[in-house]
Amino acid sequence: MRIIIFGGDGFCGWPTSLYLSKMGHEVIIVDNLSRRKIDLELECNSLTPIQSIGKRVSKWNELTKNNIKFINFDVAKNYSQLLNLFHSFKPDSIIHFAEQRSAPYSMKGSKGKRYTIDNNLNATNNLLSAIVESKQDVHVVHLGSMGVYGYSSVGLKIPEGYINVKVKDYNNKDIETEIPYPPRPGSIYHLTKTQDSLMFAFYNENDGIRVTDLHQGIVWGTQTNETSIHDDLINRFDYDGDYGTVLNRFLMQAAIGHPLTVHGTGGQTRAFIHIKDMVKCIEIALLNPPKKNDKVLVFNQMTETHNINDLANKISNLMGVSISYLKNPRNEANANDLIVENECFLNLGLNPITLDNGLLSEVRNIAKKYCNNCDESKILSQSFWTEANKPKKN
Ligand code: NAD
Ligand code: USQ
Repeated sequence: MRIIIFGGDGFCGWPTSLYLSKMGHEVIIVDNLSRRKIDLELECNSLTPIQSIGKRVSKWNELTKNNIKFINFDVAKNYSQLLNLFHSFKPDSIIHFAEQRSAPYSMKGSKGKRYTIDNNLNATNNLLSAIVESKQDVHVVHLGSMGVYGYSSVGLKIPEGYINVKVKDYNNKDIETEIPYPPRPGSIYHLTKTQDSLMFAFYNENDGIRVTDLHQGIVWGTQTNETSIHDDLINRFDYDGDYGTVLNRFLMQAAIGHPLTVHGTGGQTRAFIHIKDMVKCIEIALLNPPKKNDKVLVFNQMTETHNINDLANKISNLMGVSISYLKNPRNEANANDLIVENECFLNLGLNPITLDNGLLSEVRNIAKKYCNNCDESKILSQSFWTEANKPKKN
């Protein structure tokens, strides 16, 4: 398959690019390196020592004799370059990772809000618009978020994108119909993912674009079989208050003996997936595209759910580190249940890696190994959803 991976220098995009290249696909990475520029802005770095994109790609090509190509441009801005690439490369599929993905960064203030909306919505619209203009039949695989469903307890098993509802028609007769599950974003970042879904539905109906939208949970872990082949291929690991996600943050905090930073009561329940399963799911999605005229296919890309407090206790017991209950910087429910349908991937052959199997090796091989690179001043989250979420000054 000929595949363009937009955002292929990022945490999810890099291991996906290597895996698909290893599987014999022809891969082009497009990335504007905005994530690396945000590191400079936040004065923070990946815990793991990632190499420049040039060095990474040439090491992979040298070791495997494969030929990943890298092109640097902004998908949200450089439309003509994007269109030319569709014309010249004629991809069978594209994978769309190229968005600003941190909820805290999107809520830091007007700059983060405006950048996240501009970047994410224009990136998605440009990709879809360029496919239409190029007159090609390209399967779009997009990385969405479980957060589009919202995190309140609704007493339902969260379905894969669509829900059957019964309503009264104008003659007061019951009608049953299927609708997209109601969106309920909890941050500007998550809002962009709900807007992406609407764009996919529109271009699917209007232009027949084939789309698979992967509603992904929080990715944990760092390395895959491919990124482990050589130190120059190592994947990024974010631990800071903006980009670090909860489980990877806890693992790093445990490695340096920092109290685990639970927001609020820790009663929040979230969905998780290991990075190796993330890569596998994307391959499954590529190999099982929607047919012409099918509606947008939605898969819940997650393998287990955990309550934040239970996670903290698990890691605390494993590593002997204490837990610190902080005033929650986010405006979110103190506690929620979360039961999620993920039959689509399981039926297509996914065999999940569970937390209990992978946790210790992750602490040993990544968090402990690179903990000297940690800047402790970057650990606490400094992004507050509202004034009321800010800590009180003494
Ligand atoms: P990341 O920030 O590490 O990677 C995103 C990449 O896209 C970066 O390399 C960045 O430079 C690039 N990019 C952003 N805007 C671009 C633009 N306009 N033009 C070209 N390149 C651009 O993020 P990630 O963790 O790899 O996440 C990838 C996708 O997966 C995101 O869309 C995210 O919403 C989704 N996702 C991630 C997680 C997670 O836990 N990391 C969970 C669920 C969903
Ligand atoms: N949390 C803590 N302590 C911390 C960090 C986070 O208690 O030190 C809590 C948060 O308050 C939140 C939960 O853990 O309740 C998850 O936070 P997170 O930062 O791990 O994840 P989130 O902001 O939801 O975003 C991440 C990715 C995003 C992706 C999303 C999937 O950054 O790109 O879309 O996970 S999901 O959460 O399923 O929507």
